[in-house]
Amino acid sequence: MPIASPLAETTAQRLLSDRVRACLGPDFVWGVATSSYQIEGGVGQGGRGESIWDRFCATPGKVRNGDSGRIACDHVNRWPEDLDLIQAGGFGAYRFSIAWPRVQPDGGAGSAGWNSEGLGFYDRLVDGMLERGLAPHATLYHWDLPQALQDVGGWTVRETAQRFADYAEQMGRRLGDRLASLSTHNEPWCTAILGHLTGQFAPGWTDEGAMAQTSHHLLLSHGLALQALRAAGVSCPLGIVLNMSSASAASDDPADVRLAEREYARMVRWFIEPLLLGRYPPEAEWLAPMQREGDMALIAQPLDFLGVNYYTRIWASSQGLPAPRPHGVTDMGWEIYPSGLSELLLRLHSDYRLPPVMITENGMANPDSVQAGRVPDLARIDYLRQHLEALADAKAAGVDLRGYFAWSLLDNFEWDSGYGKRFGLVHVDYATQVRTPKDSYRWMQQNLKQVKQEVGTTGAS
Ligand code: GCO
Repeated sequence: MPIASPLAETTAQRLLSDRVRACLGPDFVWGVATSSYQIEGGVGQGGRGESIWDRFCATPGKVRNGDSGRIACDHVNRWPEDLDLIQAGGFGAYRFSIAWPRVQPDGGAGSAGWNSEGLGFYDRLVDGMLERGLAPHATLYHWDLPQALQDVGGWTVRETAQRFADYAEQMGRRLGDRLASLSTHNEPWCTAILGHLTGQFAPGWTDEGAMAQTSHHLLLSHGLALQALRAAGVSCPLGIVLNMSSASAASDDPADVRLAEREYARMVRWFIEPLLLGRYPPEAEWLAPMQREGDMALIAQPLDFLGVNYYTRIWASSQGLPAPRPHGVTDMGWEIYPSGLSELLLRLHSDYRLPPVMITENGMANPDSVQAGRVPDLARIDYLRQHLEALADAKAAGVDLRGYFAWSLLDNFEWDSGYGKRFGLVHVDYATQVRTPKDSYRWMQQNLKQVKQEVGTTGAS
């Protein structure tokens, strides 16, 4: 699809610096990311079972404006056009997620079995990527648990971890030889904390014990899935995606420093240390989950890569002082703090022996609108540029960084914020489903064109 690039060269729109392009290098993976519930639609169609997000959205007061993923971006029907957009943008990779209830409507809780229509959808989607030269990076769980599993306790019960491993194995057997990577979970922190402690996300629980048990069962399910996938001979790189932030203490007052460390332990260490060190960090000062002997060894399966999602930093003030926010805030109210990305990566690099790292999400919500056929989202261009600079800093300092996926390809269903927040490189008019590439998309397109030309002239492949 020919997409013109009418970007005027203003200061805000200047391309990535030579240093950044050179540092991220010829083999670097450039992609965009989405997730099933946020874009697919097709709810209740094609044999798809109910998910916990369908139920949560139907519960009054849970999601802004009563929005839901019922139609979303109608990606189940418009996926060829969406893949064309990724290809025309010059990206080489696409990170997407599989809706568990679309392929196994009851999650294995009953006798529904596998849904051939749903499996066929992902077959075609993956083939569609390969036909366009896009590397498929799949995630198995981006929060849409089959409701039938929730009805028997969801992630608070151990059995769900085994159900997840069965689902993982099935998808690995089916798609594994065509995938560039397979991640088990996306942001288990969100499922555990937002889903079971604050109640902001499905299934909407507010119970610390349920939160602790959920985080343990998510990690356990990851370990069981990796074992099952490897036993089945699935050979693509296997990993997990964690949301992470750097933590800044408001001052060097010990109370602020301690708070920053506790918040960092709760968000980052609580998930990465079981995976890499086989233990929970006591500094999180959280309820310890019930576990069985051998669980931690199961969780700490070797990772072929780690996916990191970065949006903002943790600000810790024991006095409740606000962060200074020199780079401003996004439409989510999240502080823009690019150097937090390099701080985070360098801390991880010095604290652990990391597997190769991909930035699997990074981006911002902006109140975008179409103006005479264009979407001038200059704030997003700045955001992307500054974060890519921070990424190059981390890579130059020795972090084994392999790729970057912008969140998101499309404006989409932003969970409890409904359709009110726009994260896309491509604008979506939800009434007509018309897609309009934003200036940030064209900016990425120009950068990637330049990267490719440079690769061509140096002879690198
Ligand atoms: C995530 C997210 C996305 C959100 C994005 C913006 O993995 O956090 O999965 O689903 O839309 O983070 O909040």
